[in-house]
This record gives sequence, C-alpha cells and structure tokens, in this order.
Amino acid sequence: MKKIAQVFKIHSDFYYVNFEGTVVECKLKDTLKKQKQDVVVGDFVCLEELNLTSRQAFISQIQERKSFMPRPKVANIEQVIIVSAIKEPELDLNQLDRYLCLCEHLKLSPVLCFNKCDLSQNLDKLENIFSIYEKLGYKIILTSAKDKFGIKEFEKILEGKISALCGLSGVGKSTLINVINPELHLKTKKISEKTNRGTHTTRHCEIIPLKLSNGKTANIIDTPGFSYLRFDFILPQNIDELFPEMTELKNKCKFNDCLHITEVGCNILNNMDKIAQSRYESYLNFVEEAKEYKEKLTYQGHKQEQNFKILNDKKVAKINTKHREKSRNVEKQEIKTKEDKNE
Ligand SMILES: Nc1nc2c(ncn2[C@@H]2O[C@H](COP(=O)(O)OP(=O)(O)O)[C@@H](O)[C@H]2O)c(=O)[nH]1
Ligand SMILES: [Mg+2]
Ligand SMILES: [Zn+2]
Repeated sequence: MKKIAQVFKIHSDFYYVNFEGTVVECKLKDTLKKQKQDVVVGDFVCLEELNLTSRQAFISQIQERKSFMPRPKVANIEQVIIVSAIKEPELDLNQLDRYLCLCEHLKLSPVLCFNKCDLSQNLDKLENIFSIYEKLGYKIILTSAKDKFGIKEFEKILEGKISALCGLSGVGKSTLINVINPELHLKTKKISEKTNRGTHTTRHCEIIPLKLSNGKTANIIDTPGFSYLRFDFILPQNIDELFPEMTELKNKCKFNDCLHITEVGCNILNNMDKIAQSRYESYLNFVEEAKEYKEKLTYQGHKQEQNFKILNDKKVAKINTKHREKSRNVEKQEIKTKEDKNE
C-alpha cells in the first residue's frame, strides 16, 4: 500500500511530513528531482524507504493537487480567511476586493473575517458593507480577538480544514490564532511598531496544526499569502470574471471585449444599481493595473518580432555573435535566474 503524507515544512533540501503522528524528514528521490514539478508545502506525497526509527524517508511522487497558490507556493489549501480590521487600520474595501478577486482567480474559497469589532461603537453602520458581500454569497464572520468575541464561530470555520489567513499587516491575524492556541506564541505587533508592509512576504511558510476548544483540529498556513497584490498578470477584459455580480450581466453587453467603462450597449453600465459603488471602483482600479500587463505583452511582442529574420520565406531567430558564443550552461542559468525573478 502507498504511504501518503503531507509536506508541512520545507527547509533547504529537507521536506518534513507528518506520517501517522510521526514527523519524518524526507529527501527527494532522484527520479522526482528530474521532473519539472517542485514539491511544495501542502503537497501530499508518496513515501519510500520509510524508516520510522531514524524518522527518514524518500519522496517518490506528488499526488494530484486540489488547489495551488503560486506566491508563496502552497498546495491543497481549502479556504482563505481574509482578515480585515474594522478600525486600526481603517477598513480598506479596495484591499478586501483585491484579496477576494485573487481567491476567485485561483479558485480558492474565501471567508471574510472582520476583526477588532470591539473598536466600533456603531456596528449598524457597517451592516451595509457586510450586506454587500453577503449578497454575493461570501461567508462572513465578525470577531474581536481582544474581547474573544466570535471565536467559536471562527473555530467552526477552521475545523477540519487547511486554511490560509491573509490580510494587511496589523489586522490581527496572529492575535486571532493566539487566542485559539496561546501556546503557539505567534508574534504580534502594535501597528506603530510595524514597518514596511512588504517585509514579511518572502518568509518561509509552514502548515501549523491547531487544537480547537471542542477537541477537534484544524490547520493553518503560517504565511500572509498572496505576496503579489497587483493585477498585472491578467488581461483587462478578464477582470470582470473575478466579480461574481458581473458574470451574468456582462453576457448581455453589446461587445464581447467590453470593459464596462464607457462602451455603448454595456449591460453593466445599464445596471449600475445592482453593483455596489465600492466594488465597481475596485473593478476600475484592477482594470487599470491589468492594462499595464497588456502594454507589457504588446511591447514584448514587438521586441520578439525584431528577433526574427526572414530566410527563404521562413521566420528564423536572429542570433547575434555575442549570444552564440555563450555556453549552454550560462544560458540555462540565465533562464533560471529570469524564471526565479518572475516568480
Ligand atoms: N482592539 C483590538 N486590537 C486587536 C485585536 N486583534 C488584534 N489586535 C491588536 O492589533 C495589533 C496587530 O495584531 P497582529 O496580530 O500582530 O496583526 P497581524 O499583523 O495581522 O498578525 C496588536 O497590537 C494586537 O493586540 C482586536 O480584536 N481588537
Ligand atoms: Mg502576524
Ligand atoms: Zn459592458
């Protein structure tokens, strides 16, 4: 029988899995190394030459992934908890929509968690905002890590699943996890102590098991997730697919590639009462970012053209002498470096 275990941590060439309660340190089999696919945190893998005394094994195969988050690379996440604070930092709907759209893009199911509800005297005012997202079918919870409000519900959402927590720095992600499992002692920081937003993004990631108050378990990914936050990897005309409230309406636009901004016969513009203003603003914002991507593609297209010459009616690559002299290895290394940078 196949021995299957899930990778919860990777450290240089070592892959750590939990096999029936024992932490096993694994290396990759040579045959697997030759394959294109990398083993990432969250992957279910087949173990070979398992030695439970030395707690070592080899990974021979990766099981098919149910989901994949590219940056940081994590497989098989079952849901993303998007944590926002009602105050401190101020509720940022554009940011929230950004996370939501990334979930839609990656086909990961999101849950919205509004934390720090102890800081608001007037939750009714926020009802409007909650209802925007409720209507779209997203699950919403309200919590206060400080007053331990809504924690049972939060636990229920996490129970039995592998979840990634994302959200701006300072919204209370670590504090929420510490409320559930204080012994984890995750570092928390006052907002004033937080420095650069981007500093945490390259951190390693790891699956952390949680014990819930009802004795059941849950797993969370210890990473902010989504280290890329701009929509500069998607075409402008595909942004509407990330907004569930637009998907049906857009089918009745006059033009197939309608961007729903100024076009005639746009069914979205004709139905603006069905779309929340803040959501439409986010949409316009993401389309602008996506235009940068389109421009980049067009530019690269032009550049590529120039790299070809016509020889006997055939398009062939122009290779200048400088490049020709380079050894294959140097070339490979360059491609690898480029790929790494693009990640
Ligand atoms: N008032 C209030 N403060 C909170 C709550 N949750 C977290 N905080 C505070 O917000 C700050 C940032 O929390 P932290 O967990 O480090 O945020 P993270 O960056 O999302 O992990 C800390 O000073 C926490 O004590 C909450 O529910 N209410
Ligand atoms: Mg934190
Ligand atoms: Zn339209």
